Amino acid sequence: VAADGILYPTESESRIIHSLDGIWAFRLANESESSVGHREGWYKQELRKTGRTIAMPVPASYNDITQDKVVRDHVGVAWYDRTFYIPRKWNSSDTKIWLRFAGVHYAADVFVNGELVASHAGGHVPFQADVTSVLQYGQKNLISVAVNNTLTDITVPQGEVQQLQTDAGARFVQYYKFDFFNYAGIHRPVVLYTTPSIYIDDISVNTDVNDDTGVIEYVVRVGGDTKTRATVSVSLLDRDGNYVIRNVVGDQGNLQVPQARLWWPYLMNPEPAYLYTLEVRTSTESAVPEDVYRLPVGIRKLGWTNTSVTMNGKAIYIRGFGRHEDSAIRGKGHDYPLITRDYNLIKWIGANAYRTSHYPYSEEIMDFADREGIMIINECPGVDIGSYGFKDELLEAHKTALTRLHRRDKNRPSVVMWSVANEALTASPEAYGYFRDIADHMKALDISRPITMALNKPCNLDLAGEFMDVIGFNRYNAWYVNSGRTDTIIQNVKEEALNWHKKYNKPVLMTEYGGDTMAGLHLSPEYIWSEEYQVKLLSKHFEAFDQLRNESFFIGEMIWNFADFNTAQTYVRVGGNKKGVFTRDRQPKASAQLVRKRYWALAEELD
Ligand code: BDP
Repeated sequence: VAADGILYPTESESRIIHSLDGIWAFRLANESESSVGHREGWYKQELRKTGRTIAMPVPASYNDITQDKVVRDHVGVAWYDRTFYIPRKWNSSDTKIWLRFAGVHYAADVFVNGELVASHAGGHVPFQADVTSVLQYGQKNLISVAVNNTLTDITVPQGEVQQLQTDAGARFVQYYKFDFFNYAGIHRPVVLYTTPSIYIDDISVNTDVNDDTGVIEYVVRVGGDTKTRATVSVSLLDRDGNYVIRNVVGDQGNLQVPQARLWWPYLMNPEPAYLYTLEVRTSTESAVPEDVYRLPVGIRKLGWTNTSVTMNGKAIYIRGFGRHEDSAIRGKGHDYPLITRDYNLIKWIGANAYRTSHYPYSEEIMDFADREGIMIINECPGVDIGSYGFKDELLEAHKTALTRLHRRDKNRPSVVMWSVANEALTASPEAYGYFRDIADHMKALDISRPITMALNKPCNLDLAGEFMDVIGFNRYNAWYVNSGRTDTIIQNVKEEALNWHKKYNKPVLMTEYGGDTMAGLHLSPEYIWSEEYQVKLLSKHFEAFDQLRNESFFIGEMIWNFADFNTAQTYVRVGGNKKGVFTRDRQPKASAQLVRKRYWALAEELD
């Protein structure tokens, strides 16, 4: 019963939102028989009646909540449940009730009152189900969720589970090639929300700019009883809530906005990120009440050539980061204080962009980007693709991940590029056909934005770049390559950027560079892992970028990483990956001041 559209649940005069966030009961399935809960029907009654449960917050990753390694390192299925009530008056033939999960990693089976209502794979995108007929109105309801964190050769991202002989017998271990910790659980909000039985299922907008007229091309899809004809009308409001265009009838069309205020990502502009509101209404001749949905719309026009990406006709230069959804205790769980702090830091440091490395970020994080004028390179979870082969099922899962990401984020003005993968094995012969198909798929979904991927195989061996519009490359000069030798950076960065452009004749962007830095470690002359070393390493890259900026094809720089983050346990990581310019608790390292100086200087010059 999964619906087609996946609009963000916002309240309106026709929609009520009921949160199911809070403390749920939690229980691990045995590692040796992950399907035990399914077999024994744990979802048919409260979990606490089938075994011992512990308290688990939603949203959050479950891994770092307890003192128990078994919970942290669990492989396989974990169960959550809680009970809830809904008002009797929601029981009406004119009302539909939807259950929406904004993100559960990696796979989820959802049961309501013992009935399976949704099965979903893919850890970073929303899914929902129409639960109108499964709910008990005015009575207690039970929701149970089985979360499976197993990564295989056909999940996105890929991984592999192996058996390990331990002192306590055979145990499972999840291996993967990417470094960030494979946090799991109900990571993002869970809501019930109502719509009328004939409802706005999906809205797609595309914007354009002709001289000073903005164009909003829109398509509205109505769901529900198809025998009843619904009339769609749209209006446009400006930032202050005044109507600019009123009640245009039709489920698709073009709105012309004379003297449009454009969406700009500029720090120096007194009014960046201008957002209009598209107000969509349905009405029917029957008794079904109207549905109302309000979508923020930024009017902007993207373009690209073999040397540039433009917004509203002006070339953009990207200055930003790769990031992670990661913090202590919560893992990858959504947290408003954290994401608000992060945006304050992004503004403070003067960045204009980041990449959602290496998976789609929460909708609340994306909302900030739309409102604050931050450009997003929106990456799907295709990290280290090919590490466990290139099976056809993987290609299908990867395409599905792109389809779902696009379906969720297609209307966001902040999204200026799609990144289809990070550090895939693009020198393998299979990579050619694989990424040709991936690029075709993305282009079939969206021709309004350029596509990219973060490449790291040697330029001369790469087989995927030709299918991209923009070449992103990751390289760890003076870190993984020539550790300690910051005197090798300028030459190598310049040469590699030039080689990528020469090979593919596309705009080039450095998507990752950096070095691990232990906050508080001072060593002079600079030595790896010290704050002094990170400052030197970044500043040498800045010199290279300034020389490259004279070449027309070089379109941006992104530091790895915005903040320190947790990783799988390995001897190259000291309590996680420490390449952050900020610590994991979001305090600046010495490098943050340097980056701030540079990014603000670039803003003065270019914005
Ligand atoms: C790159 C990856 C990134 C890692 C980084 C590192 O793209 O996810 O965190 O290396 O090792 O290869 O710090």
